[in-house]
Amino acid sequence: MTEEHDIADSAAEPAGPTHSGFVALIGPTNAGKSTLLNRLVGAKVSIVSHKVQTTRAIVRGIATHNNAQIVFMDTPGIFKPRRRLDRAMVTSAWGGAKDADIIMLLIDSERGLRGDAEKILEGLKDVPQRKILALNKIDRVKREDLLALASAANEKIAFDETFMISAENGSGCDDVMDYLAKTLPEGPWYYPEDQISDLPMRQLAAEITREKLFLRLHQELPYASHVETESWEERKDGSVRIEQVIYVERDSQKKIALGKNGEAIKAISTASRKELSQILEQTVHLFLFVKVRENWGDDPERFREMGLEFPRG
Ligand SMILES: Nc1nc2c(ncn2[C@@H]2O[C@H](COP(=O)(O)OP(=O)(O)OP(=O)(O)O)[C@@H](O)[C@H]2O)c(=O)[nH]1
Ligand SMILES: [Mg+2]
Repeated sequence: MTEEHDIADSAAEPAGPTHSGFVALIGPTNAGKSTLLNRLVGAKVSIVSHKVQTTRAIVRGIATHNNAQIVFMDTPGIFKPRRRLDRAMVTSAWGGAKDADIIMLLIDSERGLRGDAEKILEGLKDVPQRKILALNKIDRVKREDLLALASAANEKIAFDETFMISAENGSGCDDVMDYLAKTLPEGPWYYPEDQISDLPMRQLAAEITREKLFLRLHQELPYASHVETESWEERKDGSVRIEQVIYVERDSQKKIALGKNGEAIKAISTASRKELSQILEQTVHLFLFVKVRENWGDDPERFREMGLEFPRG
């Protein structure tokens, strides 16, 4: 074997034993779970907004660090559910926790343990897996408040480890990766080493448009809407033509989604197309249609599209 060959081989398969496993990111809505997933994977895999309840189903993001492949599961925030969709989201989050080797509870340090965080800590007591705590958004709080929060949370549950991080600027994130890579079980990697997500491109594209919609539209509209990719056509000139439908529940919502002279839909479309072009590294022609579907929030087919179980009753 030539020397060149040796080098190529060692690059593909890390020397020594490999580690791998699933880490569920759970926490209250808006804690920064999706921001952290993207940060740790090093690419946009899951959408982010300043609004609550952005993530609706589990998104897997795959990272490698040292000899480990770490499969992060971004989950919907846990909150008190009202609608059928809410219930499905919260059930899916707890389901993600059950499937994980390690559960990482993410808390917004500024909000602390108020409200949902307190209830999640209660719920976690019955979950047998190893748990770690990450206090996020440390760029926003004083060090002494952080220490108080860390000990208050650890009084409720003995976390294996507590990290203080900023998903936004990356501080503390290397420590998290070092810890996970070291402590996940020994075993073969689950995914090819260059794969970063398990989300089909059509679905990621729908999510990107939904993110722009969350950023642009307000009040109940983001929650009353749902995006699906209807068609995807690769063209001979190297560009792609994508058609998507934004479902809303009422005619009045359709008017808001379109905006005066179509301004809202145009802005959403432009923002989404720009980001999709970047991700796909090709020219994107994006066509958005707004359709009223009164009961999409009670339609099992829509839940299946989103990767959610349909809660009966
Ligand atoms: N200042 C600051 N803001 C952050 C940090 N991490 C996330 N954010 C912001 O917090 C907001 C919520 O972030 P997301 O990643 O969407 O939160 P999430 O936990 O996935 O929320 P849901 O999917 O709705 O449950 C966004 O506006 C982020 O930019 C951080 O470390 N510092
Ligand atoms: Mg999220």
